[in-house]
Amino acid sequence: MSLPGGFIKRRVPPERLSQLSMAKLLRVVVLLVLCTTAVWCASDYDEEDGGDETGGKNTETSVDARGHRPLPAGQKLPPTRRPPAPPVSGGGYRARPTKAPARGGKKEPLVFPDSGGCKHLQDELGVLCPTGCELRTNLLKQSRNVKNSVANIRPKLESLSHSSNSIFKYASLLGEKFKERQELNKENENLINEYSIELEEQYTYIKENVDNNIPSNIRILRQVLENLRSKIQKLEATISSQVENCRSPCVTSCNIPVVSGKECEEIYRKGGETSEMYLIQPDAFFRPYKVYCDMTTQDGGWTVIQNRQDGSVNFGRTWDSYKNGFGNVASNGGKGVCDTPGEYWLGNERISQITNLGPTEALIEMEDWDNNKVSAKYTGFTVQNEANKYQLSVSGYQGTAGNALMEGASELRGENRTMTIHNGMFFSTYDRDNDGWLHADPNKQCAKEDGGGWWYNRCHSANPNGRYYWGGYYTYDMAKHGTDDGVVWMNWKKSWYSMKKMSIKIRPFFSN
Ligand SMILES: [Ca+2]
Repeated sequence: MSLPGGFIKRRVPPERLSQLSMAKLLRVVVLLVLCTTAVWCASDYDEEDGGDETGGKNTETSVDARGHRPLPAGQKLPPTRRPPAPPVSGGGYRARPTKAPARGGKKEPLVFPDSGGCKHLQDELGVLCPTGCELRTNLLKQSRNVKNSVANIRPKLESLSHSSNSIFKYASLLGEKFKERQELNKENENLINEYSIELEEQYTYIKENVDNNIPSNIRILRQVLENLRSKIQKLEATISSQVENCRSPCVTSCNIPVVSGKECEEIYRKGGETSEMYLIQPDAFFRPYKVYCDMTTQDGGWTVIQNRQDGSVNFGRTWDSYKNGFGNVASNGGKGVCDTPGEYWLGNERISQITNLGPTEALIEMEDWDNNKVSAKYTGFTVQNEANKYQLSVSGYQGTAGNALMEGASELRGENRTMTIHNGMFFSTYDRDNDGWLHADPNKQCAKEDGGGWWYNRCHSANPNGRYYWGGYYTYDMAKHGTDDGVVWMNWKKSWYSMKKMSIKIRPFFSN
């Protein structure tokens, strides 16, 4: 670099010349240095950067063809401030595009970079930069170091980036896992919520039951239990009393009066005027037997042939049982005598025998569960022998119960009524069908369906030997065969009422 010769040939005073020449010289040197540096730096940095598209374009087409604005004479482009190069290749900073100088604008004070250079003695002369060659050498040295450092750093960086990649992958994996866990947790939470709601409902239901229903149920059960207990106690008392009642006839704890006769009327005539158990002997060829004599009702002298009062004896019996009689004739009432009648059937043989001694009358008495009493009296009452199937003949009705035996059920009409008349009928038991009901089915028998032995027609208006129903009223459902099988007298209480008491007594008929 050499100074232009024109500057030296001009004539000026020597001091002034020295001052001016020094200043001009310095200015030129500075400008030259700056320009060289700028050009070199630009090319150098471009090389280092690997090319800058915008920067390159700016240098070639920095001016719009339409608006060409040349710089004023003598004005130089201000030096470009460049940031230091990025430490690693690839990417990096973009160079700031050169600013077009403002037209006719105020001359801006020059600003010189102060890095990498030494300052001039006078500030307005700017920075004294190192020469391009020195700079290049320095930079080459530096670049070697930098390249080494970069070479050193690069594998580390690569491993770092590799590890960071794996860390990133790991982190994203962890994130996904975390998300999955969160979703799972959410699902679990929902499930737990559902379960807890259900559990709460169940708990409330159970608690309500425990608090309300169970105590009331227990109360009800307790009441039922108490009722059952009292019923059992009553039953036990009944059983024990029955056992007592059964024992007394067996041991014969009561004295049988010495007075005896063919039947109760004769005993009464002989002085036996108390109602109790006596021995009678209607026929001298037959052994005497025990019977209960009613010596008070309608002048007394009644031989009781049938008695119902508590259901203690089963009346659903065989032909032979009805033939010979069954049940308990009487029991000790506490006075040492058998003054309390039991439930019994005297027996068709005995009944037939007595009624065939002479004209006989019969008194049928009954009582409902409200202690109302009615009776039916037949002045003529005869039962044939076994050969004639103990056929019944009744006549001369008097009374309040209704003439069931002769007229049938008063609530029925025509044939239906006549088939309930008992007068003239043979005796039937469930094992001996002599009734007026002709049926091919052997199970269709009155004695089977209506519960006792009786002079059944087809089948009855009266059923004194029927089933004993406690309390009176009974229903179709309660009956064994759905028939009115109670202790029935239809002409008084119709079919579905069973008497509390029923008795049949006979005595010789007095025509006066
Ligand atoms: Ca029949």
